[in-house]
Amino acid sequence: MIVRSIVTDAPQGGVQIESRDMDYSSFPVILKPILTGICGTDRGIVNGALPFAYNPHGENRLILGHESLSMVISAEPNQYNIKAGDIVVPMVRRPGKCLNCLIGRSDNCSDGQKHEAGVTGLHGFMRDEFGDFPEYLVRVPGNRKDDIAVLTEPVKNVEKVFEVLDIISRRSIFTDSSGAYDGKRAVIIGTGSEGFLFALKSMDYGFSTGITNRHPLDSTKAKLVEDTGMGFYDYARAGIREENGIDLLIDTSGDPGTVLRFLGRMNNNGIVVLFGTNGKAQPAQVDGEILGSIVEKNLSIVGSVDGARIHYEGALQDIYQWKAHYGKAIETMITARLRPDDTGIFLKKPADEIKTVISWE
Ligand code: DN4
Ligand code: BGC
Ligand code: ZN
Repeated sequence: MIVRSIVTDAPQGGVQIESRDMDYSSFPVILKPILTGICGTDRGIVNGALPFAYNPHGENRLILGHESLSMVISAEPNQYNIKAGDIVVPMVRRPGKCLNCLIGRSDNCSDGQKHEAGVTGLHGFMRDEFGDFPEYLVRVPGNRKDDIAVLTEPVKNVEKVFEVLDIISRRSIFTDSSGAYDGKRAVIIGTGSEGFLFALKSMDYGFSTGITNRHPLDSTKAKLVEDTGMGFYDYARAGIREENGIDLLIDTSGDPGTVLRFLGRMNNNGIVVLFGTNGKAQPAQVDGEILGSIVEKNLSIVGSVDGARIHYEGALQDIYQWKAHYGKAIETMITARLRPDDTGIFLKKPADEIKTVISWE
């Protein structure tokens, strides 16, 4: 069938709408996207800044889109009970053959043989229809069709980072005497959608939480900061504020110089999670004093990518918990709803953007 799709040529980049003849006969489930989200990864691919992105084998185009809320149009009978009419979030990663992939943890793929829809070697979800397998579809409880459910995919990355935190923080006593994180300070670098989502989860944990950037916030983001009670400061103007030090630093900027500046404020036993990626970022130098402080302070510096089914399920719980807790403020995270042919959005990010979505209905 002929489907309209949004394509790039990875890793060089570019973006255009293309009508393609797709054969879905080998897929047991046929789906239609309701919404697809745009994130820093999509813009990185389109701008040619993510060297790890690549087209499917033997093809010269990659269909973009890894964040999707979709409806099942038809499904062959399956043990996962996925059926026509279900509202689902398709998973991004598809396993290779390593042991982590075989146990359902392709997010920890050990040999790089996995694929990622819309990113590495597999077509994504930005098209009128796509085919898939039931084991990669995560059902939205109650088949709710709320726009905010499209945040499930980016929140699953957050869920995984907090799983990593739970594991790493066991190397020392990281909580207070009652097992809580109260009194601990978390800083999130970057104020894109992932930055805000990390901050919400960090507040759930009980960290005193601030997000930061090198410029002030637009009014939509400033209102979300106010409505949720997270902190924000512009470090270019205010300097790095954490006089009492940082216990958890999560970077979503991918900027080495900025990470190193904040690294200097870490407390003993602090944990630094690197999450942002930018192959075109300016280099920064690591000297012996910095290395020494990582050693002397017992810091853990860890990268985290993607997430598994358990994180998608946790993400859905987070999203509906946040909706119950913060009300309409969570809905303001969807800052624009565009049509598929508005491809200019991949090239220029609006200042007030938290999450731009494309509507396929
Ligand atoms: P985004 O919306 O581009 O957010 C990046 C944020 O970092 C923006 O607010 C940037 O500011 C900010 N930033 C850039 N440079 C600096 C700097 N020097 N100091 C402070 N802030 C800075 O992207 P996103 O939120 O969708 O994703 C965040 C990053 O994570 C991207 O690099 C993605 O490639 C990466 N990512 C990784 C995974 C994974 O590991 C998943 C999803 C995304 P401004 O543009 O507002 O000025 O699984
Ligand atoms: C996706 C991850 C994926 C990563 C690749 C992100 O935007 O959320 O699932 O593994 O891109 O860097
Ligand atoms: Zn994304």
